[in-house]
Parts: sequence; structure tokens; C-alpha cells
Amino acid sequence: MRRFIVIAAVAAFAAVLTPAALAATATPFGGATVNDGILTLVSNTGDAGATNDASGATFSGTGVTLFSSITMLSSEFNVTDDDCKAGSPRFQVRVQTPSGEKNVFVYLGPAPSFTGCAANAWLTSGNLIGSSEGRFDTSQILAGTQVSTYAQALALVGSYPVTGISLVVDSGWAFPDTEQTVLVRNVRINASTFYTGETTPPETGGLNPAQACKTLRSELGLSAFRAAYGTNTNRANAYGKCVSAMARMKSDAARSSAVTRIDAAAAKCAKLGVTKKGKGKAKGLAKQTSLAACLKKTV
Ligand SMILES: [Ca+2]
Ligand SMILES: [Ca+2]
Repeated sequence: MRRFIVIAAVAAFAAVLTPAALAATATPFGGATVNDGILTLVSNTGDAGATNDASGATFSGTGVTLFSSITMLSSEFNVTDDDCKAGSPRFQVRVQTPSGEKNVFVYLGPAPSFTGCAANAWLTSGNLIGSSEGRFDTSQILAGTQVSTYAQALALVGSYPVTGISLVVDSGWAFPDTEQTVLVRNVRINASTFYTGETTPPETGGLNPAQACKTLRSELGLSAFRAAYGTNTNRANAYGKCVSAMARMKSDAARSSAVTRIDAAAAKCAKLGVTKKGKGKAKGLAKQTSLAACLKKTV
């Protein structure tokens, strides 16, 4: 019986751990958009719709369990031509208290007023966990504690489970143009990083001459690329010659398939070179010449 209980306990423990093993995700809300891998948070309280009055992103799958388990909480942010003001931007750590879910606000910007952020500049919050500044607002849990250090917040809510962590912008109303825009990148929560600014190159229907030659140069390697296209003594004019040759093709799609064809041919030629080298017949310049001769048939 005791053994069964242990097994059940282990299973239950594993079940609790499973969500932490899931991929970390960020879910934008309100008027938030993602551009080039960077989160744009807008609070526009001056236009007709209410959807963009507040914006943010909610982060999950970070492995955070209790408030005390948060070891890293940081972000880079850019207040564009606006500012930090009226408690925005801020992190919100939602905790389960005995009297329901409450938010711990963690303000970004210079303490103690959290306004006066440099415009149009990327600023970093640094790790807010452990901060001795009064940027933790726990007044939803205990009145009068809106200016708390991390240590004070930890003492108050450290043992409470975290049900959500988000980053919020909602102070458009506090600006003359009733609009606050904050860019956000490299949000770090424990071991997870969100909005790194990395982008996936857009799919294109083909390659322009410069793209085709840069692709070939990188795929073939410089010496094979020069062997294929270079015409002067040291073959240093290869790039120019490649671009001229590619420019004569009728479309980006044609160039794209040429790149694929040349790439495949180069692999075959290189194999040939290796074989000859193995027999001691093509070394140094001889090898380069044979590679050039082989590639010239293709380009
Ligand atoms: Ca609005
Ligand atoms: Ca504005």
C-alpha cells in the first residue's frame, strides 16, 4: 500500500512538472503586434476602439511555479517618443492567494517615480529579481505596500503559486496625445527568452543577381567560387563576373534554379578533386585548375 502511495505521488509530481517541460510561449494581447521579432505595445486611449487601450504579452511555459521560483525577470524596452509613466510599462506577476488571484506589479524605468525613460533608446531593466528598489507593488495583496523591494515582496507572496506573467503597457491616457508606444525585446523569465528580434527570411520566388552570387559564394566556399567565375590571375574578379553572368538570365526563378544546379555540380567536381588528390594527381594550383575546369562546364 505504501509503495502504491509512493508511485502515485511520483506520478502526481511528474504531472505537475509536465507543463514546465512544454515550450515557452508568448501570447500578445490588446493592441500588441510583433514586427521583425520585436513586440510593439500600444496604449491608444484617444481613438474609437477599446481593444488597443492596453497591450501586452502573456508568457507561459517558463517553468515558474511559486513566486519564489522566479530567478530572472528582465526586459529590454524602448519608449519611442513617449516615456515610462503612470506604472506603464510593467511586468505583472499574477499569484494565487488565499483570497483569490492578485497581481504583483513590477515597474520598469527609473525608481522611485518610474518616469523619465530616455526616448528612442533601448533601455534594459536588468534582472529585477533581487532589486532593492521599491519597484514591486504588492498593494493588491496588502494595502499600503505599493513601494516594496524584492525582499519585501518575497516575504509577502513568495509561497504563492504564479498563475501568469505578463508585460503590460496601458498609460496612453497619461500622455498629451493619449497614446503610448513601447517596443519590447529580449524578455527573460528564468531560462526562457522571448522576442529576440530574430526574423525568418521571407520566402521569395527567386534570387536577384547579387543574391544568387552571394548564395553561391557562401555555399561553394570562396576558393571554389573564384575557380568557377574568376577570370583574372588571382580570380579575385569572381563576384563581378558572377553578377554579370546572373544578370543575363531571364528571371529570379531562373537564377534560383541555376544556383541549385551549380551547387550540385560543385559537389560533384569537389568529389572529383578529392579523388584525384587522393591519387596525388591534383594538388595546389593543379587542383584549383581542375576544379575550375570542372565548374566552368556548368557555369
Ligand atoms: Ca483605443
Ligand atoms: Ca504618444
